[in-house]
Amino acid sequence: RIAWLSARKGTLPAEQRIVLERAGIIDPESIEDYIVHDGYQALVKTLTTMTPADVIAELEKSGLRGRGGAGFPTGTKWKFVSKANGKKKYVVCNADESEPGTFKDRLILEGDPHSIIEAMTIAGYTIGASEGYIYIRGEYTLAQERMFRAILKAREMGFLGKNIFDTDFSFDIHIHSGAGAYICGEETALIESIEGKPGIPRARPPFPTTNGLWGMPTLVNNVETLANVPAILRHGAIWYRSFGTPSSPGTKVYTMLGNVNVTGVVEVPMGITLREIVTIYAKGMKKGSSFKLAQTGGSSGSVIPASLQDTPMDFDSFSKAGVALGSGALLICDEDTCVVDLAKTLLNFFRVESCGKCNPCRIGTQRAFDILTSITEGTASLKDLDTLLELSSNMAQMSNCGLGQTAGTPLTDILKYFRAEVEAHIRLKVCPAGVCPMKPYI
Ligand code: L3W
Ligand code: SF4
Repeated sequence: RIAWLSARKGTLPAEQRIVLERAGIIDPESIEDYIVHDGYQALVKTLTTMTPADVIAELEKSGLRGRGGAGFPTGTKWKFVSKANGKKKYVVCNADESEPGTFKDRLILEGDPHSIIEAMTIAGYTIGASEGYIYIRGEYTLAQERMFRAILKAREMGFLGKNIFDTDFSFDIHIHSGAGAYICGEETALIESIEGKPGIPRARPPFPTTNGLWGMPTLVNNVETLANVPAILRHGAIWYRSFGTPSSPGTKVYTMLGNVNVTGVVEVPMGITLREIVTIYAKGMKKGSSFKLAQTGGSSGSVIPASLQDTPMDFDSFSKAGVALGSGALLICDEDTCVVDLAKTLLNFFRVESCGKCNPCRIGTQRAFDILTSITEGTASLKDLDTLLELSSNMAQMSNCGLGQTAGTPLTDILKYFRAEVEAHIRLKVCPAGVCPMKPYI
């Protein structure tokens, strides 16, 4: 670590705050404080000097991509919805942040609620919508309260409502509370839930861009994605591209958790490495321990072994390395972490949260969980590992939505990077990390 640090001396990237620039600095309950800190400037600029096509062009130029895990180009999505035909259009902010370990959106909602109102209003103007919904996780009561008060204030001051800034444009936002179902973070389940139906994902295509809320063209963006928009429009796409990498410009907000000295949230340029995050921002592994792996993006991310610690964390570099950036939760684990136990915990989550609509996911997650349990109890055979890979492949290919499609990732990851450790449970009946209910390896 020392050798690596000295090699990078003087070139270490600093934390760069774009979406969190005001969080912790302003009083989130004060619209005046937001305005003093450049708030609503992008909305004024957009409504008074830009056409919807100008906004889309600027977003496309900026290279902003979805920050909820999928990385779809934001400008392209806005263009799709602006061009779609419909009697009405909607803007939806996905604030149902429920990936285990992820709490980055919560910080934005609680610390800077007006930035989301501003971004959603700009989106409404751009795509031709007069109504927006913000779907906030039910457990995020403080975020809901702050957002509610911020909407009231924005209406009072004329940033929301009829004929904003005396233009023809009118826009308002409703808050919809989640009720504890992880699956409602899936955009089509979220749409169903707003419509008052059970949160069961729809088949895609058609995408929400043409057939969303009540069948109308709908723009669904994650909180962090939206929080980038006012800054991009205020400073311009060229400024935004000065952060991050050419194919993944800007920053990413990560939550750092696990066996590290400092846990919390950090916003850094795209392209920074995991080693840099662990060493600089998390202040290294806990005393006496060493890095074994990190699990990214909550349960739908990837297992990143030590060999990939120096891979730049951007959409394309990670994709080339066969791993995913996910939504930005980094569960950083030391050598005392059992990979089978980790996968079992994740599969337990998927098994419980699966909506049950399709067989590969409903049955596959349960079967995988049962096999992982038998591995930790010393009753599995090597053939079960083939079954795990088969289940993973079936779920990826035949499930209806992202939950089922990615539920097998922890299985393939642990067998790709830590097969010997998994096999030790079966062949030697020991848990090398000393975690499972079988004798530890001494
Ligand atoms: C029109 C095409 N639309 C792709 C759309 C499609 C896709 C979306 C990704 O991702 C994802 C999200 C959640 N024509 C299209 C097309 N699309 N090809 O683009 O958009 P993106 O990148 O802006 O979204 P994202 O926020 O990065 C997240 C699903 O994962 N999800 C996420 C949960 C996230 C939260 C949260 O943010 N608070 O809970 C869980 O399943 O639905 O699809 O989906 O529609 N040719
Ligand atoms: Fe439901 Fe799973 Fe099918 Fe998604 S993949 S629709 S969560 S059963």
